[in-house]
Amino acid sequence: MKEGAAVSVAGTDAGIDVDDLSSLLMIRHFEQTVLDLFARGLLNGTTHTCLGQEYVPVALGPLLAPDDFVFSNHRGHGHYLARFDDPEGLLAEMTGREGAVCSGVGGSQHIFRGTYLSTGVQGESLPVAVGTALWFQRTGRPGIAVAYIGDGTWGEGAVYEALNLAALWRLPLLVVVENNGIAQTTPTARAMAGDIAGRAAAFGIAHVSVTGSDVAAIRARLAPVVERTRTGGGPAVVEFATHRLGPHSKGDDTRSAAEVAAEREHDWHDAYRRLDPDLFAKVEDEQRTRIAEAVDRVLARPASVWERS
Ligand SMILES: Cc1ncc(C[n+]2csc(CCOP(=O)(O)OP(=O)(O)O)c2C)c(N)n1
Repeated sequence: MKEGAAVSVAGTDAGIDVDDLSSLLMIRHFEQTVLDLFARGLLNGTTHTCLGQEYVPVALGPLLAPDDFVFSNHRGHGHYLARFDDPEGLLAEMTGREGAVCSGVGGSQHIFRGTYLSTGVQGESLPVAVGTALWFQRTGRPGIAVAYIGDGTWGEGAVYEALNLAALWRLPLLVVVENNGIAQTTPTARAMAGDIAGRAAAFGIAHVSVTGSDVAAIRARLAPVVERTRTGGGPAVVEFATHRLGPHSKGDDTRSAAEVAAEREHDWHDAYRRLDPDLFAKVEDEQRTRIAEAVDRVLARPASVWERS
């Protein structure tokens, strides 16, 4: 996997995996729709899209078991959709309509569903993930805790307290870092001394670096890493060099047009399209239609009601 070469293999001799491509395009169209809905005043609260980063949770998806616990962050739509394939529930959540995953009180950033929890508070998820990993270890239940965090979140002290205990107790914790080179408006290079690999090394935690966006190749590379954590090998940090194509949240992109264009050079979307334009167009059309129909259905519903028990 070479940075910039993006997609070179995408599957095996059988060609592109249609399920993977469908997930990628479903999330892409979901996120584009979210920005449109926000502009039309139809969303509750704020929202952060994962445009450009969709391939990260899609690559990890089949490596995770239903009982594994996933902790997500403010940029979590892709994490949720790759795990549950439920754009309608998430849309209902974000628009406060019937059928919402959390009755519409969680919105874009705060979702709880079974073995999935997201938070908009940077760094908050790591100590909770460590507690969950400790629970897996103590009870002997099979499972790992997976926490997605951005590069900017490595400025939070709670991350280090969590890593310390995870390493000391050899917990089944996988930290997935989506290093998109920027935290809101601050380039990583202006906020981080050293690097993430060095910080993992300080705790004796395995660090794996992933570049490129070839889902099949990434999955093959990470399968043994996840397995090692699952079978008592201790925590691991998997760092993706990824690219944020959209604004931080809605319209707040302080990067120049040239900087954003440079990020777009790495877009999996173009790379996958070049591999098989006909198949790509067909799947893209299906997913565009799927999301548009979901929006129509959700917006036609009454407001969701939160009943406290
Ligand atoms: C404790 C805390 N401090 C500040 C914020 C405001 N905030 C939201 S997202 C963000 C930047 C996060 O950057 P990074 O971790 O790199 O993730 P990215 O947005 O790039 O995906 C900040 C500072 C917050 N949500 N929580």
